[in-house]
Amino acid sequence: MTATRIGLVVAAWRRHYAVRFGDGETLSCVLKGRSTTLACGDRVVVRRVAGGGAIESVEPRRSLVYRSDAFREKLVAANVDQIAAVVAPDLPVDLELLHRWGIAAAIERCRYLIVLNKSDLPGFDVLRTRAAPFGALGAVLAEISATRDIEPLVPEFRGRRSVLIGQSGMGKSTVLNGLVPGAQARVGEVSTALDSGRHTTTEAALYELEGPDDGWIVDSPGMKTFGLAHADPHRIDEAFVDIAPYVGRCRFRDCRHDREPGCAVREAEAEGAIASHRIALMHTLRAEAAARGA
Ligand SMILES: Nc1nc2c(ncn2[C@@H]2O[C@H](COP(=O)(O)OP(=O)(O)OP(=O)(O)O)[C@@H](O)[C@H]2O)c(=O)[nH]1
Ligand SMILES: [Mg+2]
Ligand SMILES: [Zn+2]
Repeated sequence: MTATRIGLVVAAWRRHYAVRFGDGETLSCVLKGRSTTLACGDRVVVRRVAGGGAIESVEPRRSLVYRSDAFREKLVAANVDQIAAVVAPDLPVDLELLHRWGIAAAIERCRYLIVLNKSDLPGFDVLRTRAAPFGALGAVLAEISATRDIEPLVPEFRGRRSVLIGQSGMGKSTVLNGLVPGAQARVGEVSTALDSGRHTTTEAALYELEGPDDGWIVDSPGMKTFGLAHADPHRIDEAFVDIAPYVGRCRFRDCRHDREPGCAVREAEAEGAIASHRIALMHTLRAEAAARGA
């Protein structure tokens, strides 16, 4: 009987995975059985077989970042302790996505870093102003020009297990290439005539940081939506750190914070202590989760 080894999933394509081991070897592996899917960052038990490896089991996950709607789900990265969203001034930034990633970070007990990239471009002041409210919601904000000077980001990633997430063209792969010399992730030109709207990064991949404290970064393909339909409704409620302090103070214990009399959440909204769009997002996420459960 051949021995098994534990390795780290560094790339995933359908049922095939690249798994890297502590000694630096990378093996092409297949997962048996249809019940599970894996993501970059998963730790797996591998048995060597002819031509590669067979994944026998998955270690318990510390966290799992994934997107889902009523119909399908897609794993983005496993075992991360930081979600790093990247935004830039030269493309339309969808603020609701930034809010959704913040909720995912809170649910998965991850640090939430928002990288404000392309500080060399005009319009950066507007981006900074729009991003400022996320600081009050617990996010860490970092301003950077990834093409000019990556140094300010180094301490934000050192020793952490991060996933870079964002809309296409914001500069995730550029940030990655700056932080991991030799990564050589493909970087795209934003909407060149023939290639408009294409995503440059098509599959997630994991890159290990140099240094003693085993950090790594997963670069992910750009996304336009981020559903949280899989999330437990109670975890969603808790994840709204601005709303949660008021939730227990409503007149009715089962208050849905909609139009009920004596709703402390709606009172806080009227006083300007909670932004209306945050309450709306909470209701949207609950409805999305319920639609999937139904
Ligand atoms: N001016 C400027 N351009 C940048 C900066 N960072 C990245 N870019 C450019 O932005 C474009 C998109 O960068 P990518 O790193 O491919 O973006 P991405 O987020 O990985 O995109 P997808 O893989 O499609 O999700 C490239 O042309 C980069 O050179 C920056 O700090 N300043
Ligand atoms: Mg990319
Ligand atoms: Zn209420």
